[in-house]
Amino acid sequence: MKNILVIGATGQIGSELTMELRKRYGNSNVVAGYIQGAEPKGELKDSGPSAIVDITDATVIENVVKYYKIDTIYNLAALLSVVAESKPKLAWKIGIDGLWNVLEVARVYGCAVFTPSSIGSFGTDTPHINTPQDTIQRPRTMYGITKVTTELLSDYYFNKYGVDTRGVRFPGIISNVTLPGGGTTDYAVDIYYSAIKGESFVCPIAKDTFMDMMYMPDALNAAISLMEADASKLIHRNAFNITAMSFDPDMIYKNICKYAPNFEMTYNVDPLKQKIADSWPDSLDDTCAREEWGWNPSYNLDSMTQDMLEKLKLKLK
Ligand code: AKB
Repeated sequence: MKNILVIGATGQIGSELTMELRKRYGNSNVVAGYIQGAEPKGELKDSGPSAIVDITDATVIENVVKYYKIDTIYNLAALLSVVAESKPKLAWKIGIDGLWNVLEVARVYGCAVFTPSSIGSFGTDTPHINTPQDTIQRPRTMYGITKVTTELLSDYYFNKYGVDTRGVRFPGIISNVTLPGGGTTDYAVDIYYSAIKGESFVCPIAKDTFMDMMYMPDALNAAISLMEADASKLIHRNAFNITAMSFDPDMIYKNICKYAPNFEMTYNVDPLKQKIADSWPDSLDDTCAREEWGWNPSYNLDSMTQDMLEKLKLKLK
């Protein structure tokens, strides 16, 4: 990886991934690709190059790749699970037509491509406990359908054209820099903001609903380590199960209460979010990622909670 383009650089993962890549590969070698209306700000804007990259426009992607001599693309453009249900056509246009544009440019210019899949690529028929790497994937959400297609199309470009495509199935990502928007797992970020603001939290997901989760530093390491991994060791490519923890709302609430004893939570279950969450695994088996490229997360629920509360206290004071 010498010259890197991050598409979706101002989103939840993109904003932190761009900064981490700049730290590791040099500020001028990482281009922050954004869409109009979501311009980079502050350190993200000032620390390196940025360019408008609308993933639905192949020519724009090609021009940026040519201009900056890009050899690696992190493709993070997507609508999250809940919002994709209200805009299914747009979710497909960004997730799949956009991916096609990226893969075509990558084929012509010899770029490696990271495109994340998600726990959303599984469905009700998937075994929910310790979900295997290779198993049934029949999601009924548009988000899930685009993620399964992402995995297949990425594999297709690797097998047919030799494009170095790689991906992980991200669980819910918890972070304190940029808020997620429109996901089923967003509650696990919002709860920390409520705790720090001294507000009572109204949880949209029911007790006993377990989902895989991960703290942002581990998610960044996963994306970068996979792209740096020795290709000859990769049996799977698109996409690896990865997880760091699995919890339900009651567990995260009780964990936060260890550090904020007066924190209160009530439930007001959102039927759409609950339906999606019920169709996703309770816990993933990430053995293949561990064996093929050394995946090993650093944070568990307790260490994540301590760090989130500390960082948000500073940010919101
Ligand atoms: C969502 O909730 O939609 C995402 C995901 C798990 O892919 N955070």
